[in-house]
Amino acid sequence: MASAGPVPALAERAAACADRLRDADEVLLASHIDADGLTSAAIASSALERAGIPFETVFSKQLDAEEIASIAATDYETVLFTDFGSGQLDVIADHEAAGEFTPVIADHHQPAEPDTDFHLNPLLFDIDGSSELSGAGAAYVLARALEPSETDNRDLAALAVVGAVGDMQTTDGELVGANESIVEEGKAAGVVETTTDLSMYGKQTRPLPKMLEYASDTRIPGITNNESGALRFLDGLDVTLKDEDGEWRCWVDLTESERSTVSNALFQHAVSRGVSSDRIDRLFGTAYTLADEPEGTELRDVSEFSTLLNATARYERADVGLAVCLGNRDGALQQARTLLSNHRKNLSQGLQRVKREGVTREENLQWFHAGDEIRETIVGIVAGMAVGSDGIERGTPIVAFAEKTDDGEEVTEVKVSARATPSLTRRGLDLSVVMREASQAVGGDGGGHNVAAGATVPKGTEEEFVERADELVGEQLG
Ligand SMILES: [Mn+2]
Repeated sequence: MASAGPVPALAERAAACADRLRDADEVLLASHIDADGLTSAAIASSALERAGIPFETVFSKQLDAEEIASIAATDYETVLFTDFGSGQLDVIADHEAAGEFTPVIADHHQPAEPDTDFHLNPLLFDIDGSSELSGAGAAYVLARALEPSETDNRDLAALAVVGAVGDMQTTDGELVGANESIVEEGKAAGVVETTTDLSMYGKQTRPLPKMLEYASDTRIPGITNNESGALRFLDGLDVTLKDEDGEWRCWVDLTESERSTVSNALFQHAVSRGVSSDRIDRLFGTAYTLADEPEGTELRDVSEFSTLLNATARYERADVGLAVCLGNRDGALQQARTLLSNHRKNLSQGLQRVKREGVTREENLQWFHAGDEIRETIVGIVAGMAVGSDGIERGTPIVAFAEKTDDGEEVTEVKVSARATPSLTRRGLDLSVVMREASQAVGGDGGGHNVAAGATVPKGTEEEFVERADELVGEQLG
């Protein structure tokens, strides 16, 4: 009996895609490099392997016409794209029409015209691709169609949940819609567990005071970004803070009663400091854990897992991230941890540089140019972290430049990242429009979201770009 799979609306299309893959002699699996793309590839490659379909895997940061042409130049008749491909359907369809390869696509981004037959995308079926199904979720639906019996491939739901959380698909602290159906399958398969818990990052691996201090998503006055405040808060509670060896305990090490002591005290502390009730609500949410992963490791907690994967992706070590997803717990996990700790070091050095050198104030925005001293892949995060520290105002959008270096080649392009606060977007600021229009005005291109956006511009056009962006921000906020 055919099963409808985790997302019934997608079942028919998924079955057609699965049939196409079964008919293939060999498949080239191409996936995006980020937490969602890595988990997509891990799900798809596990499913292909189990179905006995030979395949090879490649990764790309950005799927452009050049990249697709190089894929078309290989001998593969069937190419499975995961977590990208929809936005490049026009280019892909041209190669398909030329008989170069048959595409199968599992993606959740906005599709370009025209459609192809083997295109699995929630947006085609009235399912939101930014909050209800990720690339990993689409790959999971495909994996289930490849093995539609009751139990097969449902263990892969664990990776789909990591992908969805890594893609920031949670709504009010939990996964909804098709994502939630995948969570349910993961629970039934015994690989995913959910609890209502403190929604702070680092429950498995961060020393308790650090977890509280660094939890900037749920800002609590006197604790967030306040080392001694966080310690003072904990000192006043009836909770053992260190283990027998004198090491700080993590959230996961606390007993249930200790956890509720801390939760209740946090709640009361937040209320007494006048934190609004919807911000207090955000202190708690659904925590997703992977039952098969050891407690106290970053793999146990899906958001820590996805952070680890993003660290491998940011430094172009998709091979390491994929190996971790596929269960390599020796070399690859150690390498991923090293990449993450180097990433954190790079962030803190970048932040020191911005604090030291300061920013330039224009009428409506503030900016800095990091040259080649901060990697273009992290300059946006650094800009976001710098906001609110000495001399860098929270109430003004920040724009950051960093040179795009390509292994010793001459720098011709500059990456621009912009960050704002939600209170600015509520006043009408939309950085995606600012980045797109200002970059196009100087011969570049860009886009993104209203609070965080980016662009690439030709080197040498930075001043003109700042001028144009400053005007646009003024118009939006004026
Ligand atoms: Mn994605």
